[in-house]
Amino acid sequence: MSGHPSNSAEASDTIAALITAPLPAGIATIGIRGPTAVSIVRSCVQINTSQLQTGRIYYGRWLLDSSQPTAEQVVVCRTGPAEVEIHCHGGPAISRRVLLGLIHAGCRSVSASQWSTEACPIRRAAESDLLASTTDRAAAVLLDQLNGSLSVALDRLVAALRSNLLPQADSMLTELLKWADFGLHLSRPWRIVLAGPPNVGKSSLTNAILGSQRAIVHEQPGTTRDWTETLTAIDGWPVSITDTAGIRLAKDEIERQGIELATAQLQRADLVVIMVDAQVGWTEVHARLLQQAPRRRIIAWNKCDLMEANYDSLPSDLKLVPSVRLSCVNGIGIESLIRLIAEGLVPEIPQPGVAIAFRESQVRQLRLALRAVHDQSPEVALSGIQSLRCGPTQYGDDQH
Ligand SMILES: Nc1nc2c(ncn2[C@@H]2O[C@H](COP(=O)(O)OP(=O)(O)OP(=O)(O)O)[C@@H](O)[C@H]2O)c(=O)[nH]1
Ligand SMILES: [Mg+2]
Repeated sequence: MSGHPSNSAEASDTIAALITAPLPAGIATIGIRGPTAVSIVRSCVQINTSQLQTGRIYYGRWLLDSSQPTAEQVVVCRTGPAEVEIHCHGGPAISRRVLLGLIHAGCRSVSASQWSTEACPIRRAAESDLLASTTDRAAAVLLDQLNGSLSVALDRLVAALRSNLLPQADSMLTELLKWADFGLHLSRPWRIVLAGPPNVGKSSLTNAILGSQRAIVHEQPGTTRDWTETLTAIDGWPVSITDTAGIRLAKDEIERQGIELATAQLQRADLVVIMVDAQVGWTEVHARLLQQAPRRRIIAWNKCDLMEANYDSLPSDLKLVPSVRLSCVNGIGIESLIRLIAEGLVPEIPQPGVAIAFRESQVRQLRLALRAVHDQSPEVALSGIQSLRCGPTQYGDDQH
């Protein structure tokens, strides 16, 4: 491209960022802001008008590069005196070309969160997590935080700490931390791992939950060598389902590596479904698996179409672990299992408007503050909580 206002001192003050959800998507929006935003866009997009008016929408042709006869159709909107949006097709290749073209023309590339002019750290984080959120239900909770639920709760907490009302501060922090695990999984899916000996039906269950033939199913034990992870939703919450290699004494090196990977997956899981073949019952392998499994576990007795589950083979201390009878062949028990998974991950659903910390940094500060309150150090708790906040809201406690 020629005639771009690149390398000028002003140009590096002009930033460009992809400001829509991760690609691919239907449409990608690239924002350009800064002193040379309008002239850069004018140099990159052919538009049949002499000036870009604020608030107007223009159709244009993005000149990918001078050697290319084809040009991408784009929509250009000037959203402010020094701000323009370019809307193009949401394929990764085309939006990358547009961004690279803008950088070549003198823009500095920034991330979506650096693009945000939002000064409040909670609102900025909620905006960015909303972009990444994959389910309506998770998005609704994040939207509540964007609209102030967490900020208001922190304002009240600050007021309590300033007034040295430590029992109140303690119960407010305890209530906030009750939702920490839930909040951290609004934009990061819960990880569900299906584990068990070979041939129990892990891949069959993966496919039954996903409703598609994602994993290879075969009567030959040791079919799954690697692991597969698939993103889906259960009860409206984002989850990933990981199918693993069957755990046993490996017959070859590849299988041994598969078993190692399966064991590593267990350690990263939020919930493990330990699968038992109803024809075989509970074995030593299951006991070993259980030792590595996280706190949330479900025992699934599969192939109940062939034989009734023999609960007697289960050690007595495991009789209270949630369990379910399944048949991946005729679908029996799949709905019950999905319900158990949902209850295991989200035993209580917050009411609309409840304050939820949704970032590691927020949860960390809340935990530190609770410890400080227990140590009778409200000023330590206060400084940690202040670092999370947006500044004064309607409670106006900054005046205190
Ligand atoms: N009758 C019956 N057969 C099943 C059921 N679930 C799975 N199978 C069969 O059991 C065999 C093994 O199923 P997979 O889903 O491949 O088992 P897996 O646990 O993934 O096996 P590996 O990958 O080898 O560890 C296949 O022939 C399936 O059709 C079930 O509920 N009932
Ligand atoms: Mg398998």
